[in-house]
Amino acid sequence: MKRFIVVVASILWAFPSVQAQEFRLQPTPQEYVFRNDSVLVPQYYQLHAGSSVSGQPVLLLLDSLMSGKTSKADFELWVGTQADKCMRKYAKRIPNKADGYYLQIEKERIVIAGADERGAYYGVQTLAQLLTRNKLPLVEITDYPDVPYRGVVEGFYGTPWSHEARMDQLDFYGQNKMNVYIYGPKDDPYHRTPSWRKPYPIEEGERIKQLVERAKQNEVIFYWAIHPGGDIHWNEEDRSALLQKFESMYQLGVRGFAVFFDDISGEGTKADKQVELLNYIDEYFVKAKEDVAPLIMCPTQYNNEWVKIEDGYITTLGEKLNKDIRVMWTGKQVVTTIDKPTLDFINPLLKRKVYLWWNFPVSDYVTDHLLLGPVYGNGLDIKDEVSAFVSNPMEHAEASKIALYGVADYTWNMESYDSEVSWKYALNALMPTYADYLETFAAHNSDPGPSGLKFRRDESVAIQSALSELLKNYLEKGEITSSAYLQVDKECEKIMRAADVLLASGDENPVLLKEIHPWLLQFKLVGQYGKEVLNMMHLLSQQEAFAQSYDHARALQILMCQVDASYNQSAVRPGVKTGSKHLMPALDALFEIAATRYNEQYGAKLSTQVYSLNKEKEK
Ligand code: LOG
Repeated sequence: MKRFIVVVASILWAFPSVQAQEFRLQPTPQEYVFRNDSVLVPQYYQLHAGSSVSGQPVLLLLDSLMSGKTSKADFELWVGTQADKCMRKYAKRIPNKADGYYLQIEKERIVIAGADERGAYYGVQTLAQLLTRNKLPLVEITDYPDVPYRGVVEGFYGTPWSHEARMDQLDFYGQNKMNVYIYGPKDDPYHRTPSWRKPYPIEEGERIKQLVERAKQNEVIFYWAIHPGGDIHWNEEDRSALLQKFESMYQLGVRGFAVFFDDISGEGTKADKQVELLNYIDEYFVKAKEDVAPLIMCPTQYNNEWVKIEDGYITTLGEKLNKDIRVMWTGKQVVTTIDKPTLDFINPLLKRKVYLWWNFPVSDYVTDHLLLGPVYGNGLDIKDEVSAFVSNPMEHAEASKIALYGVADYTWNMESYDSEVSWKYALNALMPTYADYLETFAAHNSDPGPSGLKFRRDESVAIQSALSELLKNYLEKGEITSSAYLQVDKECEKIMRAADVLLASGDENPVLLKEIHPWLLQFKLVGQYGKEVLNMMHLLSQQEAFAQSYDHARALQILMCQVDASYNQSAVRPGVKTGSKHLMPALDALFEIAATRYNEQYGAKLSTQVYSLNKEKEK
């Protein structure tokens, strides 16, 4: 018995944070039946591929997943689309929806039948997830997305994503069944004023070519957006400059185009001029080319709150823009969750279903915060009201995947979407070994804080009530509520541990680690600070011990200010904030009360105010 315990303990020791997370397909399929049986991953198999998928990404992916393809084997793998003769047998089971697929795994056979090529590709992506298990479960899956176009608009201000990050993102989109990436980083000079008219330098053009190729491999439509409204002249010269720029992008392989008119003033904002230009592009470029995806535009009035019916801007777009042109919309406000009434208001005005531009987890307006929380708050009843749903991320590409995972799940299958569950699997996907620690970090780094955009998120949910109970009783009655005290104490220890483990996590996800590094340093200090503030509360009766605790808490305040003043300095809102919604305000308040009590009790003159760099400077 003893030996058994040792064995178990050593296993736990070797994998301290392995979560007993159940297997789950991502995004959640529409219909699936897992039979209580499985088959070994075949060593050899015979491939029967329909002609509609020959040379397509679906077969490349399949090849990369399953070795052992041979001309004669007992195990058969059938793959194709409903256009193929060999898939006729499954015609009734293939969902009649774009991007849909039917996947069947039996003892001697796997069938992947797509409604179209991308559908077949998604069938193989699902198979890829099943192949991560020791044995292949016998399953039957009928699957398709709720929202036809799902993905990302790289549309934020600040440092654009690196080429490597974009290449990696495109793989992530393929894996998560997202089919759109719109390139539109505000601070790429060739996207916006001043250089939207100029072609990319050769090297940058080469990189775009590579992105287009990688997007294709992942069945992602690569859109390239231009933002000319800041200084456009409504004349033929600028129109042909724009078309020439699009032509140069077409030569690089781009087959999706967008024109953004957001965040501008003056000449560029005129609806009739925008319409005239867009309809021209639509007719003489997009449609003339025949192999280009529908044109997308982002209007100047791009959310309900900014619509001024009386100025005719929106109704002009609605009535005069060619019907095929997609119009982007951020919702009720710039940054907000999306509900049906918002769409019921705008769709009839634009006379089309909006192409949703969701401003989450973008953090360009609060660059000192990370937005790592769950994707929640969007209506589960809006799938028929949007033509697409794309998310605007943070300039931290890897960290954005937490939210993008949720967006992929939500837009694929709204009815089954569970934000908490999806979030936990996202954390696990990013850091399989240290998911628990990442969860602790993400749970306290999710709210953007106060801003002009007034968008708030839940934060520190599990510890919130303990914090307020502790604070209330300490403030009003001078009492320490022991259960709340213990809970906060435990959480501070968890924070310190998570920060250290993540800071030392090395190979687990080095890209993520680099992005969140300053916040991890700050996070550790927050945990230490919390512990010391709790000590102060307990040590009021021991004058000397209290003074030492106080000195340390004060030192930690100074160190936190130093991190805030040293890292992430080039940002719009420089600094590093963590746990800023509930945790830090509560700890600061407890510090102030404890110091005040101490002064009263011992006639001392300790500063009761939390240290702040600005105040020091003002002195
Ligand atoms: C910009 C966007 C920015 C976002 C959040 C749109 C359509 N445009 O207020 O580039 O990332 O808000 O700050 C925007 O949302 N303007």
